[in-house]
Amino acid sequence: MTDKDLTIVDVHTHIYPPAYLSLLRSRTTVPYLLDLPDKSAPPRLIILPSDDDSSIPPESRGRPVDASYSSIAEKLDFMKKHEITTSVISLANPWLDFLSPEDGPRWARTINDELERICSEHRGKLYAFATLPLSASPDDVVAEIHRLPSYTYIKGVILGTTGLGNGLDDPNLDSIWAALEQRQTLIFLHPHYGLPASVYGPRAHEYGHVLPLSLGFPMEITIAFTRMFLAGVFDRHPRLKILIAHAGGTVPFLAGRIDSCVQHERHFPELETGKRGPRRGFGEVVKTNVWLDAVVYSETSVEAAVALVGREKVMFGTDHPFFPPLEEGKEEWESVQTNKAAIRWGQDRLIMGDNAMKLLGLEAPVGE
Ligand code: 5CU
Repeated sequence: MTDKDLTIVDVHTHIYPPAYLSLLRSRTTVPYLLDLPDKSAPPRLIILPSDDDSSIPPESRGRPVDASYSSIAEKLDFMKKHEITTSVISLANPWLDFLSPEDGPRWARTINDELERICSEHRGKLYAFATLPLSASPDDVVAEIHRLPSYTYIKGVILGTTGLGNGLDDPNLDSIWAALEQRQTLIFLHPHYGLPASVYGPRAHEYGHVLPLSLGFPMEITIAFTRMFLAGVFDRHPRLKILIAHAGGTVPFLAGRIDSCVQHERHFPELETGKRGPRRGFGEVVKTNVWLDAVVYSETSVEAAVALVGREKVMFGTDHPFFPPLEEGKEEWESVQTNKAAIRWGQDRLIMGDNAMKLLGLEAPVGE
């Protein structure tokens, strides 16, 4: 079987629409876009606090943001090269987290309108996850969630780990969880903030982005999801649906330990204050409320994800345009090849596309 016989759906693929890049260009604090004196070189995206270091030469600071970050033509070209049938695009981190409460709602509408417009021009090839104005009030966020069904191509929302600023166990998020549950809107939980820089040690700058991306990102989402669980979010909202990026970070490996720690914590008499943690077990929540992407570059990790949630709840992704080819002009992206190889050489029909088609209710591309 070749990829041509498969429906391949990419549920983890990003875009920075040009209007968003202009917003970043207008800023001088992280996140911002740094134009280089050499106008032929792509600007640099200063995305992590550690990138904002004037001792690093500007051309090495952050990451280059070439056309692949904003061009739909490049997205479609990438899809064609990798035989991806359909992509569910989402605004990349840090979304709208840095905006004022007044600006957030307007920008969310602008971005979501733009995503809908783009997808409507490529019917069945492109769908999107919307962005929420999380720097605004819970009422504004809820209003945007209730507006989303007016779109045709928006199939969920992408969400970072900070929530309204205090993490995903914040009780102030309850009306937002309720709206997402009521609308049966899928949450795509995605990292951005990593771990505090101190955990990487004094030599961190020698290792570039390796520690924040390979360890910080997965731990960030593991902790964010576990905090949701411990706060009883899935007890109060048992029909919430959440897709966790990067195969749930370390959730597949740590699920048993998390459950065991909750059981033991309940056992301590001094904690018998009436607040005895979540009613549902971690394993049960994971099996019923959670889907995982397969952006982990390792067969062992994909199999751990499958063992935890089931083969029908794991979905292919690329993280495009991050992790581009290492050699200039290379057609196929190694990161995508590695990812496909981890999913039984890209031949697992469910994980490669059928699961996403079913979960998101996608239709096949028009005119193909
Ligand atoms: O490499 C990175 O910095 C990233 C990022 O910021 N966001 C993402 O989705 N993937 C990789």
